[in-house]
Amino acid sequence: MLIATYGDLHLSHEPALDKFKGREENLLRFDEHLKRSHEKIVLMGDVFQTDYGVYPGSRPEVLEMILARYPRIIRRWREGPYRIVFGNHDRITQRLLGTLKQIQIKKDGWRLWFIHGHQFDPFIREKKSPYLVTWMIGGLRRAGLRRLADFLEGPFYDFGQRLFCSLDLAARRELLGGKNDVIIMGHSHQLTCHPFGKGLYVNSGDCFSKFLKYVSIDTLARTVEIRAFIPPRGYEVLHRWSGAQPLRGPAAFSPAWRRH
Ligand SMILES: [Mn+2]
Repeated sequence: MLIATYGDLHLSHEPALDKFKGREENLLRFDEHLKRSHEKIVLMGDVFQTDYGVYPGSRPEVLEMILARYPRIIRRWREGPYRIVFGNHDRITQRLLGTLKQIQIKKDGWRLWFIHGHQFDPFIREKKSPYLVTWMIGGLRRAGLRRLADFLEGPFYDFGQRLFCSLDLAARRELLGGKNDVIIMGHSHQLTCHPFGKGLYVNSGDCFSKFLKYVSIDTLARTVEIRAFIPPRGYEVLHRWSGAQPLRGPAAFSPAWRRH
């Protein structure tokens, strides 16, 4: 089975708050490309930034406004080959859109586990207090302090993620435990493809309009590719991992470069 996965788009209800910063047409083209080449598509959570509203928390009225800004792509996501897991910024979608905490797929003898990953982040887990922080950062954005907000949610947050490596450690623990062969997460915004023992930890990174990227999984060939979408219908392979053949090049992938 061919499975595509991507996430952490952080679509927002107002252009000034929107990290995706793109037109819906870009997502429609991306969707067409993925549907042509894959049988199943998993969205990895934090697709919607539902906690930048007037009140703290993952809010239904904010989700409604986001659905109104991106109606066509959201209609497509709710049907066909799509499955959606929720993240810490769009928990409300579990109740309102039926998104899932996790997805387990067993195909061709390969066991895959998809989960957003905030469950392993010591600062977030199931706590409600991070919503206050996010809400205040939303306030900074609304006050025109975009650069400060970008810094706090970008390099500052990334530094914490790298320092604690909490998702990597959780993936390592799970993979060495032997219950899954591939663990796919989002949340950290760090595009990653890292083998632990016989297993593989993949992080789909973020997905903003300037650089639409996805993970392509082939359960039969047992390969995982990190790809950059080249509109209208092409792609570039940034990294390839194969469980069936000896590895070429560096085993782990964690790009130092970022295109946005
Ligand atoms: Mn997250």
